[in-house]
Amino acid sequence: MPATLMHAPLTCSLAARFAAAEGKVPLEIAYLNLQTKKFEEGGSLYDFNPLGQVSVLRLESGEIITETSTTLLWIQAQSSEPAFRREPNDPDYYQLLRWIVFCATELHKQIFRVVFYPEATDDVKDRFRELAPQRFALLDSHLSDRPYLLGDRFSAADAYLAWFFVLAKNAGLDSSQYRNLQAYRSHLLERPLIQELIVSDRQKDAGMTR
Ligand SMILES: N[C@@H](CCC(=O)N[C@@H](CS)C(=O)NCC(=O)O)C(=O)O
Repeated sequence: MPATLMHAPLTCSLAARFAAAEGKVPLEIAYLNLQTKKFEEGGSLYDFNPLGQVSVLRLESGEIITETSTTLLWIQAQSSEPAFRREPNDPDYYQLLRWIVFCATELHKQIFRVVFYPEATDDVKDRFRELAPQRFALLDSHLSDRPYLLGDRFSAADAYLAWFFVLAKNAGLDSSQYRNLQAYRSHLLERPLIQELIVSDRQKDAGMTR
């Protein structure tokens, strides 16, 4: 039995699905509605994460892993694809950590956390959107001489950033003036496995009752 990813369509657990698809790591998917916290098959997300948040993985052993960053690291460590996996003794591993943490803290929590949450006023959301250009410029410069965050090969960090771009437009964020970043974004979102999962998640999301 593979590990189970607790997944709400189009949320950050989609990054874990991107990583698993690209790294050819089999996962069971337990779909849930993030508004109600209920799984399609019954039961509540709160039973696995008292914060009621994805991403959550249940390993074969029954052990629970929360946090999208940890989930991505676990998935990449299970991959037997040499092009995808980074070993902890590889200097690249720290670049992997660096960019996963960047996505988690500088993009996901710093910007999406506010822009997508109903308690924030429009003014506050705009203030947080203003953080984006500096972060986009940093990524644009980093991607000026490499196709992926870690160099020549797609990694779990790219999976996280790909998810950010799936929702960036809905968040009112426009990165089109950053040429390297824009090319990277298009290339990521056109990867067949990623595209397939986006389409399937959009359908699933549309079909979920709220
Ligand atoms: N610390 C968690 C937070 C993830 C997070 O913010 N997840 C969002 C979906 S993208 C969520 O579950 N939101 C529901 C809620 O906060 O009630 C992580 O890094 O994975």
